[in-house]
Amino acid sequence: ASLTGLLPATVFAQNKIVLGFAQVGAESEWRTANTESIKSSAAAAGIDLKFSDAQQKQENQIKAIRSYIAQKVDVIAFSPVVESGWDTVLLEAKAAKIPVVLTDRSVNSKDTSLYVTFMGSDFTEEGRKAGKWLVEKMKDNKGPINIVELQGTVGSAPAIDRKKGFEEIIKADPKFKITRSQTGDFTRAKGKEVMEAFLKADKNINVLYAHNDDMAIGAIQAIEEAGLKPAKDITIISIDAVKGAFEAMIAGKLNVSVECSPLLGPQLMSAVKDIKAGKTLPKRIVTEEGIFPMEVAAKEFPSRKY
Ligand code: GYE
Repeated sequence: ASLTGLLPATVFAQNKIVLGFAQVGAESEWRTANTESIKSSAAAAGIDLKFSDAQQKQENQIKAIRSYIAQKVDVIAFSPVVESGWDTVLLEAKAAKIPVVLTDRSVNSKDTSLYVTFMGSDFTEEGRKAGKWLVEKMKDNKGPINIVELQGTVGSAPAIDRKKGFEEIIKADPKFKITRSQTGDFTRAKGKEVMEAFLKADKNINVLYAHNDDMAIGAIQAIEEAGLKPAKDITIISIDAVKGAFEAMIAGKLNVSVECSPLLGPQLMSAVKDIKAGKTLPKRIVTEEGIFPMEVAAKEFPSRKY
């Protein structure tokens, strides 16, 4: 027998890199795809993954990170629910010499030595893409164009930045006006509920800008129940480009979705291995992404991976 065949399995188990991952929750189709990407790529990379779901609550995420510190994992990765309030727990990880990787969402800590790298999308750019699409679509419309906005989770990086990027573009033309803006917490149920309230209060809605597809899909239901035609009576723009959005576009109910890729798992696992090998990583790793108007949805659908 070979020498390795004679060694007890635990010898190898001890050599496995242990990664503690504190996930946001399971609020959207995007998040489900992100979780699946992290779990499957950890398995493929031979990394021992400890996974927790914070149900969109920062306090749960902080608890999970503290338990990973107590367990002395090799690397901690997490997608912060909100941007602020992380310094204390990140200093605890630093004191324990456990490197931290931010995935998907960032923190607004001044001290960037608290994490090794941040990998994920440029949310401000996604907001700009949404705004540019609208400006082009409405170029022959004299206005006024009344826009209602469904924001993501309050205080989260994607909600803050997608709002900022979109406003930056539309403010160039005063015919665009955001008339109502409220959080739908990135969920279908909340997206529907808030859109219902918007429709009850307001007969003058021309455009819906939703910070993710799930809220747009919930809002589409509300629009139909109010006797209106989504994507016709109200132009609908959202972000993520998940399968559900493609189905809505193919059905003619959603005008456009800006891509935000959740498939961060493979990138994360290679970063974890690089950190353990002592390599230096760039402070920021940006995900490349596009935009899909409904006209191309049917053609693109078969090649979509999430
Ligand atoms: O757009 C949304 C999810 O942080 C980019 O979180 C992510 C966002 C995504 O709930 O659907």
